[in-house]
Amino acid sequence: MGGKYTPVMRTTVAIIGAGPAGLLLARLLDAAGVDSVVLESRDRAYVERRQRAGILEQGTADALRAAGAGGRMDREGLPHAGIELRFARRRHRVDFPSLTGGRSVLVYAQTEVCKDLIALRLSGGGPLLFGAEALAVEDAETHRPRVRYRHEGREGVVECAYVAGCDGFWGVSRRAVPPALVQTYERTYPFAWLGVLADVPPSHDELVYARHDRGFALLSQRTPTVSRLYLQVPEGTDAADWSHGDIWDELERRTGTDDGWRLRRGPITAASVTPMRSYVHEPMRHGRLFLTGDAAHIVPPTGAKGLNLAVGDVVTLARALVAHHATGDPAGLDAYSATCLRRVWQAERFSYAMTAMLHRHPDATPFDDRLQLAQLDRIATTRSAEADLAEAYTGFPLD
Ligand code: RFL
Ligand code: PHB
Repeated sequence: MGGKYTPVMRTTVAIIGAGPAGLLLARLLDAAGVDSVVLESRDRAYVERRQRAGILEQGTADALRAAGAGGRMDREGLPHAGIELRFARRRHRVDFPSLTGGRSVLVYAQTEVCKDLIALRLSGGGPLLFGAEALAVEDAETHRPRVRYRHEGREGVVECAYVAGCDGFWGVSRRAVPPALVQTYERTYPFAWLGVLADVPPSHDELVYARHDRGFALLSQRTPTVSRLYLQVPEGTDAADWSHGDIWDELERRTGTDDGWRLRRGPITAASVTPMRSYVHEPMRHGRLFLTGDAAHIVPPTGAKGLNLAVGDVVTLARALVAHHATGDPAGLDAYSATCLRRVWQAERFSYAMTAMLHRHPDATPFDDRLQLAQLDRIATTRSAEADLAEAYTGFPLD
């Protein structure tokens, strides 16, 4: 939208946040002919560059294709049929298709998903306002909720029939739910991830999840020439505390094997630290306010589930909103929170288990170390344990 707009906008769905959740919801509503307004506090360049997820489950990729946002993803995304677990200088490959009846995942960065969805919205969809910060959701328990926001120094209001809180963990939507009606479940971890981007081809063709006595490491990738790498570091670490040489040395130590495999080094172009958290806000609905994605739940990134959960939420929500708007049938909206929470808790369970299996807790004893190795050994030697991981990693069905 250009510089001119009235301080009061009217729409059917006010969407707060233009991360993957808000953008995909906007796209699904555009496709169904339901109008919406998207408010995003950051500018477009920031949203398109924010480094985050890299793995799309098959159901997520299918949802993006069905939304008409799969063209570049299918040309540039890298299909991955497995991951490698490393521990005790050994490697074990988990082959997804043979363990799951044919499922696999796609490496396609969240930045690219967002760019594709932003381009679609701006070429013929409804309004998407960057630099528009939602200040509060009001009257969520009525049929006419409102979102107060600030854009270009002026305050405005969006009057609507429904509000989608897609504003991530630090957003304002959750605050509109009276505390007495909310139950939250949370776990923080005494470690974080130092994540780097490097201009070097990936050292392995699939993702490598490594457990080491010095901590976890992950070798991921963005493109055939760009690697994405992570190291477990103590909570509160500043990325600037790590020299690039030290990062490569530590990655090499934690991912090293005895079979001659080599880590490729190259220039590091970005480094940042991500705290680790598990969090669920129940319920995910209050009146006509619907929370989606990170606004309602957080998983530690070890299971690669955050973006996929956000997509699952908005696919469920879009279907329910479209049905309610068209026919007045409330069944989908009434079931929204419970439907999503079942999937969310499966992802919480899996992400927690992967985190516990692969990270070194600062208080870990030799007994804990042995338990982790026994768990990894069980996956490497027992098909049912391996299949359990493969099924969860490649994703549970959307409904
Ligand atoms: P987002 O992406 O945080 O988007 C929320 C948007 O809302 C905006 N916003 C507001 N706008 C208007 N008014 C306000 N008051 C606002 N407050 C906030 C924000 O600017 C933002 O644009 O939430 P969404 O859409 O729910 O998407 C969730 C995902 O971003 C997140 O779950 C994933 O990135 C998590 N994640 C991963 N997920 C995966 O599925 N696979 C992965 O491999 C994966 N790896 C990761 C990850 C997250 C990471 N970090 C940095 C947390 C790796 C990392 C390192
Ligand atoms: C990533 O590529 O950023 C990525 C991949 C897998 C994870 C987490 C992050 O589990």
